[in-house]
Amino acid sequence: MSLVEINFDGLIGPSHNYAGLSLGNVASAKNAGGVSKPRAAALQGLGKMRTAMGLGLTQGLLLPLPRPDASVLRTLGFAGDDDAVCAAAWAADPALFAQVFSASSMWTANAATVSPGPDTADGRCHLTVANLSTMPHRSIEHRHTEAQLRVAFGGEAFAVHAAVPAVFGDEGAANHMRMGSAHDAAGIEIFVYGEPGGRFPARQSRRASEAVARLNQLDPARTLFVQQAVAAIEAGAFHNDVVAVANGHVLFCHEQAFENPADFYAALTVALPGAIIVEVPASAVSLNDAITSYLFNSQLLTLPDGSMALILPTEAQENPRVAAYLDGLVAGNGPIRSVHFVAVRESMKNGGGPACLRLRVVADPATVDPRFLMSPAKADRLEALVATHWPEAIAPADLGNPALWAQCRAARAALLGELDLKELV
Ligand code: SUG
Repeated sequence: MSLVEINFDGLIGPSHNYAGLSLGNVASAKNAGGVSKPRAAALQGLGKMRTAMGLGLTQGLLLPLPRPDASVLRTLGFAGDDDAVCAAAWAADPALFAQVFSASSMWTANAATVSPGPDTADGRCHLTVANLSTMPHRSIEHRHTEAQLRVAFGGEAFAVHAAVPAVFGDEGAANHMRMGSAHDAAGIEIFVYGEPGGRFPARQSRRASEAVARLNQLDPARTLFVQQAVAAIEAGAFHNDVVAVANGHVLFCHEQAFENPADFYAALTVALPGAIIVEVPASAVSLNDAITSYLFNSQLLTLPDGSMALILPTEAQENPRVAAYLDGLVAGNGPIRSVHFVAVRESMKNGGGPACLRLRVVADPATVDPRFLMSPAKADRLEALVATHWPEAIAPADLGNPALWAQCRAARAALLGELDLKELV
């Protein structure tokens, strides 16, 4: 049994659009009302998967959820067949309709919190689905996400838990970091929660984090609960993964990511004596530069040769202060040895960078349903499918067009057929 880190990227769905649904997410607000390009978006996401595979890493994928989700509209009192329900909702409340049309499940860092087998009491890899209850459009994801994770991770090696009750907001792996000497050794799990009361919602509640730690059967001695900086949330870091990322024994974070950084770093160093903290000072990269460039929403990865690399969005390269910082980082003697830039601009415009688009699972790939594992040949097939079925562009007024709903349904049906996953209706 060989445990490796598998990154499961969300394939960007055919309904990808800019509806400005996420209060506190500056990119989502800024691009609200713009014209999206779902086909280009999905191809960009597949391009990122190819970059990771090209680096010798194991790549997985998760599928877009059914959109528009007429079943949610029925629970809100709309009646009739799917088209009738959608038409009535669009006429009555276009903002509500946009919520059931969102392709937000692409950001699979919010699908679940994953605790690999070496960390858990029963030795299984535990996944607790995230309720995403703070944002209405995201709160409707967990039922279908759970169904999908139960297929992908249905084997004995895994335990999938339903989301914790919605009253305690949980955003999954975006507010969770795992560190350790190696992927397949017992690790330290760090849950980063927010305190309410600020200008923007604190999406991750401490109680949810504590519940997930219990469900995932973690050892309290190797589990830390850390408060996200109030200033970071105020500046637009709606998830911790916008200002921090960890891998192995390395934590890469902004100076203003955590409310009490000295306490956290001290506890981390006790729990993991070999920890290296690469803290970026605000004097080099301001919180605003970090949030607009998504420097930290990168994938920090251990390559097959044992070195660490960052996969970053091209926006990080375009910001001169961030680019200068990265030049110094790889020229120095630190643990991060190389940087790779990927163009995921369509997702970035909704606040979703490379790290948002992936869910990390440490597992033996042989224990995962192979239909969710990627290969270059499968990427070829999916690119062809996307080119045929994904809409080229969606403007806000298009959301009410029944032809677009039909195209989105047909695109997903074609995808389920291509991957032989018809059980995921
Ligand atoms: O939840 N954006 C997502 C972005 C999620 C990023 N994920 C991580 N940081 N892990 C969100 O705010 C915007 C959709 C819109 O406005 O149309 C949106 O849902």
